[in-house]
Amino acid sequence: MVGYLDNEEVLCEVTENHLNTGLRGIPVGTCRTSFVTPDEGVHYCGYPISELVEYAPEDVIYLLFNKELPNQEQAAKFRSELSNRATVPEGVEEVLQSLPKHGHPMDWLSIGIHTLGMFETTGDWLEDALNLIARMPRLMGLIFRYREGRERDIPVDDVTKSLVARFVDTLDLAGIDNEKMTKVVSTYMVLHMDHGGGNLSTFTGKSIASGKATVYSAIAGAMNALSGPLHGRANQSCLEFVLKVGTSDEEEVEKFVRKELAERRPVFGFGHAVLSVEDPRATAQFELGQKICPDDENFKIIRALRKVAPKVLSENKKIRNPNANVDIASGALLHHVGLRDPTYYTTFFGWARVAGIGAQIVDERVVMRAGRGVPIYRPKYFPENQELRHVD
Ligand code: CMX
Repeated sequence: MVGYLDNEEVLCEVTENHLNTGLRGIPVGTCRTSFVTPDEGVHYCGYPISELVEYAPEDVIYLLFNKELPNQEQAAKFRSELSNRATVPEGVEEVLQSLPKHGHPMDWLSIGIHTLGMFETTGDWLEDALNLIARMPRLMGLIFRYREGRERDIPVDDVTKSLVARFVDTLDLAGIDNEKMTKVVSTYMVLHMDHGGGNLSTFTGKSIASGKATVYSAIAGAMNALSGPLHGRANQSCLEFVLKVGTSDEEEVEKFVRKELAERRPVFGFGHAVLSVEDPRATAQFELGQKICPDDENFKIIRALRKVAPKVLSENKKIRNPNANVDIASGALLHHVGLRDPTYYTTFFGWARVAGIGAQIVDERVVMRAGRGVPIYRPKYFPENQELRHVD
């Protein structure tokens, strides 16, 4: 890690081959909240994610901002601080009311975050990041309610409850096991909060903040980055893929996987850019699913995929990691607890990431370089095939 390098050590020789490759692998900074290793996946502030799965989202948010887990007293104080920040300004609902219902939920989320910022921005990085985190559950619930035309009789936001309970209450779906939904969404939140510094949405959020735009503008921009099919929207595609498999018969599943590969389509939910084993975030969700919905049809399909796909994918030596990634199970679990429409799934990813991106923005703005912060982002571009010209 960079902390152990002396100032002169060369981290990476940048050659012409690196140009126009999306900064892939080019060192640009340090990250105080998380890192990813090939064998244990993401770690938050040094803890492997597998050790944090059972923690409440509030405690993990505390960890990302304070770099240590809270004791009981700190945990209680932090929860009450979040409650004090939680009230969503009234005018936000009028804006949501005016949005096109067919718009993608990620666009609603980005606009919702911008709107929160327009109603109140303090200009203090930490204050704004924590205010946004505290207001996200209500915003998320309101997005579902207004987009689905269920804007009447929305329950009052009981800000004394946990973050996820406030979302579940606002959503107020009929015939739902609220406790199960709270457990699944809480686990999802903890698993998705942060993933190093260089993923597209985090990097985008930090770049926007480096120009001293507000936390709200930076995180709304990060959500726009997350919405792309090559980034956060993969978890929407993953449940759509599972629904397309349609059977948990292992022979049929194997035929399906082979056909997808033959037709050059990705086998969603498998593979990873860094990990060389099954993503512990997938393992944790499989364990949760085994407890709460072992007989759910989609869960049975992903269990069959988990058995069959790595075997088939590993026949292709180009694929470095044929094992399950985080996206394999999250959709099946959300679907099981009543969140049936996959177009919303990336919004949960975004909601969770507000914590990690928010903490990284605070680190870059007020902690790094002895409190001076990281300067405005300015990577270098070269002119391509252009000669100097003058207008006659
Ligand atoms: N299905 C089909 N092909 C796959 C594959 C999969 N699950 N995983 C890897 N490959 C292919 C790659 O597309 C690449 O092909 P090309 O050489 O033709 O470009 C080749 O195998 C080598 O890939 P790799 O080095 O093993 O992995 P990459 O870093 O290039 O890609 C990832 C990683 C996640 C994009 C890829 O595994 C993939 O597309 N998976 C399916 C989609 C998916 O589940 N996305 C969610 C990712 C969640 C996460 O990142 O945590």
